[in-house]
Amino acid sequence: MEIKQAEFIISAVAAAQYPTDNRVEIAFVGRSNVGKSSLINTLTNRRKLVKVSGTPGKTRLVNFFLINNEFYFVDLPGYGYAKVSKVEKESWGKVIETYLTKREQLKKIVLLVDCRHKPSTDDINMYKWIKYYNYEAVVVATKIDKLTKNELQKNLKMIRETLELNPNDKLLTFSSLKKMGKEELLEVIDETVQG
Ligand SMILES: Nc1nc2c(ncn2[C@@H]2O[C@H](COP(=O)(O)OP(=O)(O)O)[C@@H](O)[C@H]2O)c(=O)[nH]1
Ligand SMILES: [Mg+2]
Repeated sequence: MEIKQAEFIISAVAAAQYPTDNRVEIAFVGRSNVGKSSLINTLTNRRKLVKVSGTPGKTRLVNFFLINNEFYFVDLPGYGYAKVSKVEKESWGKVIETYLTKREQLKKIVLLVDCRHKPSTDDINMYKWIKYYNYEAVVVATKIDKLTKNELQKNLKMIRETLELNPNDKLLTFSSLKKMGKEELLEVIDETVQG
């Protein structure tokens, strides 16, 4: 598939602001700085649809983007930024939980992990959360331009083991810098949208 159109719809602070037109939603989640904004920009061929930042933000908003006038990308707030307070972490949890509760149009959650690092406790908990709520997950290892092929193979195995993925669970790879992995991820998205 090709993404020809991407339009920012709303940064929602409350569930009442979520779109109500029942289009399929695909959500993106991961720790701050994992490359989530860059990945969404790369997929949509837009340089600045989502703000890319060197310093992790503290935003607690759920951002909706209408894609090809057909389905939504949902950019969930990043987690695991060391400098946030306990109160902010709790508020992050509430935001995510509010969105994940009975969101029937949510058909897939893309969990991003940095290919260089062992998934954190937050990553593991996020994956468990996705499974607990019975959503389908696809894990994407980001920033693969930073590793050699051998290092990447080793780390993909480590990521699978740490997250306890099933052998048939998809683990994709991606580089926004080198535009790698785009086709494979778009294919998964297309399958999801087509149902
Ligand atoms: N080398 C490399 N750097 C990346 C890649 N994707 C993102 N980055 C950098 O990682 C930092 C965080 O990226 P961003 O997309 O804002 O991450 P987010 O916090 O998860 O939304 C920025 O400095 C990006 O330039 C990638 O594929 N390769
Ligand atoms: Mg971001």
